[in-house]
Amino acid sequence: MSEIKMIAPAVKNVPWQEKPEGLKDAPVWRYTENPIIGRNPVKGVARIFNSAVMPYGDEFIGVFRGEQTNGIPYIYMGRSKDAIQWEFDENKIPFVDEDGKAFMPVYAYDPRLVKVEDTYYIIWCQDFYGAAIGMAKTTDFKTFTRLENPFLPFNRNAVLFPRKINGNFVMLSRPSDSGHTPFGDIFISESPDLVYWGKHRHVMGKGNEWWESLKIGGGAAPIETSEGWLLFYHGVSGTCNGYVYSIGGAILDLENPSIVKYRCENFLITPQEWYEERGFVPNVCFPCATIHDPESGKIAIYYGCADSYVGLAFTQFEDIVAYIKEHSVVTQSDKEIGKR
Ligand code: BMA
Repeated sequence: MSEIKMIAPAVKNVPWQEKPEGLKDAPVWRYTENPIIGRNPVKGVARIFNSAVMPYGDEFIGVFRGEQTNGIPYIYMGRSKDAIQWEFDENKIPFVDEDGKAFMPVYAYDPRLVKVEDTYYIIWCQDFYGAAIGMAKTTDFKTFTRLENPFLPFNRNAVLFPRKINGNFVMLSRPSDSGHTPFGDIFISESPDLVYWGKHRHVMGKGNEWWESLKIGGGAAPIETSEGWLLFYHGVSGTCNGYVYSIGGAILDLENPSIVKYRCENFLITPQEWYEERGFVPNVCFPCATIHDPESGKIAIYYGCADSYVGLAFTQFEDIVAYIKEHSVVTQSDKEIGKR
């Protein structure tokens, strides 16, 4: 059997805790000190959740969804030496447009942070005559230049791939409505320049299992592996008491990522701890980032908990790939190129 490889820059200090003995068969386990970010984390911000982090030099940097005390979400920068204890800027990220004029979205939430070549991209959800995707770039985390809105409303959960594929930038997104969207499939689009987007393809729809039977959406930026793109995403189920958000895993084809090679029928994490079940919106586990290292195979998953906190969970690269493959069920629409 050939060895499976993760293709990513080395990260020596991935936050980590060994798997507890009692969880032998679980592919993913939670940090025992969760949540890592509590309530009222910075002046004017009631809760931080659904946030994205990544290595930066020998330390870590992140973009955080801060729910202001006035109820309006915005994105705040944070820095950390160990990716567990975070210090946040009190000021919102000061975006400028390409002419250098200040740009302040009406609201901004669920940011992702992805490095492609030498540039860091922040992708989030904002108002553009309804919920849509906002995007900005930075090289120094001091100047943040807002880019063209990639997609028409309504859309959420846009996640950029960490490298170009066949010469183009590639982004997942989840077309939606202007409300709480009781439907939703993951699509993929390409762009040569981050201005014009096209070659839209369907990636995957809701699943057959209860935990992803209503809608799904992209989560952390896909991790490149010799088996394909490892994607942690969210799956949603509707109950008589509201939506339940769980974390799922899939592997997309390397050169043609609209093709789903493997899709795990089991959730990897579903709400069960107090900080996932109890909060501003109960029963939400919402992955937005990973920190991962090809040498040790350590993967730390950052996920929003109950729209109130940030949680951390861990998995081992080879084990999670094996688990997803072992429990894979792919439908015809998963396997298709996704163009009708
Ligand atoms: C979704 C998004 C997420 C949120 C989730 C649960 O529609 O708005 O930010 O975590 O709902 O409230």
